Amino acid sequence: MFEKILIANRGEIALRILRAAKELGIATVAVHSTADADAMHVRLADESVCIGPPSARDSYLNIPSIIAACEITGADAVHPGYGFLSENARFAEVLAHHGIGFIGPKAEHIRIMGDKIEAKRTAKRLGIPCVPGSEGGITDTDEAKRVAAEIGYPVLVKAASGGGGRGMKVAQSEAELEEALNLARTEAKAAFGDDAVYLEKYLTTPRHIEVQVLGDGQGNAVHLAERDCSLQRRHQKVWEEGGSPVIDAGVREEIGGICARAMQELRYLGAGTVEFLYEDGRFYFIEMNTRIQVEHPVTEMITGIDLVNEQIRVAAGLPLSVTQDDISVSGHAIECRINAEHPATFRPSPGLITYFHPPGGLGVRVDSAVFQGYRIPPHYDSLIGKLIVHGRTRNECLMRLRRALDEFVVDGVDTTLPLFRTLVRNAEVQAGAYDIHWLERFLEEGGLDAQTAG
Ligand code: MV4
Repeated sequence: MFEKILIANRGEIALRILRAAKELGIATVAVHSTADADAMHVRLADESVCIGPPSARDSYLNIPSIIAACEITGADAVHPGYGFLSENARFAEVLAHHGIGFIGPKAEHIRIMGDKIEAKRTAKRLGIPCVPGSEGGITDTDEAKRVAAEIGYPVLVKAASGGGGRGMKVAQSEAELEEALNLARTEAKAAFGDDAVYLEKYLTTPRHIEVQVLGDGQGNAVHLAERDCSLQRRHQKVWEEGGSPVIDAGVREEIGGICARAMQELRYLGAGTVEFLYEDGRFYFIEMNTRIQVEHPVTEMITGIDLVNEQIRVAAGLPLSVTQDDISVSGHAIECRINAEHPATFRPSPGLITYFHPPGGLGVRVDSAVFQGYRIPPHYDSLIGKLIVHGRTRNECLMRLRRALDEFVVDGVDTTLPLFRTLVRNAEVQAGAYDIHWLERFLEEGGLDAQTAG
């Protein structure tokens, strides 16, 4: 087992990793930019190293600085968290070159899943159902027209190096296809330096359902049920549930089994999330994330399994602490991402938190690194905490979430708390009757204004 872990991240996930390390008796090293010198994870870590100025490019993304911090402190492994370098295959390789462990998947698998064309090809080979579309990349318009005619319009042009919705263009008919291809290629080249694109049947009203997996890198892998992440705005998840309101135990075991067997075949190492669109009772693979995700506590609350603990174990060469038979879903959990943003415009609202009271009580978890007197810096994402609530049933979970949201006080900055206080009272959300477009439509129709005005 590792003796000292360097946490190459910040905010709530840095604190989350620090907690898992401490529970394993592992020493912790926090790295931070000059803007995060007084951050909670720095205060609680055994050691800390300043790795640069506020900009992420010069600090949290600065591989030489992070390697130097490992050499200075003698850290024998790095946990990258999510975002930043968490899905950077070269970072994993550079660490290995320095004899430092990477608490994440094999570089080879990070690379495969980072190329969305290769990811789909691999998923298909492993027996995971995929969205109908082109076999590989699309090189010319005639080929695109032939594939589109085969799968039927509307179609979606996607960037191979994209993900998270970047570089996607819909074509409703053949007349729109050439322009969609050219626009997607241009945007992909500008955003990712790679203009490779592929084609898929455009699913118009899907849900976004993702399956959590864990593998030990030696052919053992398990699934830990699914999370429904359909409530999103501009590809930013705001509300995630486990399990999905529309998935029953049988369907859960079926899609979970497909993913677990695929990870066994791949000899996947670490935590991963297999992303699907779900429409008319069918799952369609779109991407795989090779990192711990923001919404991982939803899975922890319904299975009781510490996912970061498992990540550290298997990265150190130990087996998973569970087999598939040990895993069962108990109750229901919902996570709300609390951002320091205006609840209607989502404009970032950094600044001093003058009063902070997180809710508590049975089944209520707040993963946050902020505190009263903390100044939210403007340099990074606006997440100030995740409220995760568990109940024996979804209705109990909703009632508890409503109470916890009403108890939560954050003064000094705008937050998205009012949005969640509205959503938890909304009949369609309470019925679980929403798809990936529901939230944006609700906001465009003034759903929030009406409630907050009321
Ligand atoms: C799609 C799709 C419809 N049809 N693919 C968006 C981000 C990336 N994860 C893939 N995304 C989508 N891919 C096909 N064939 C719709 C989306 C999509 C979406 C997916 C999940 C959650 C929110 C979304 C918002 C807009 C579009």
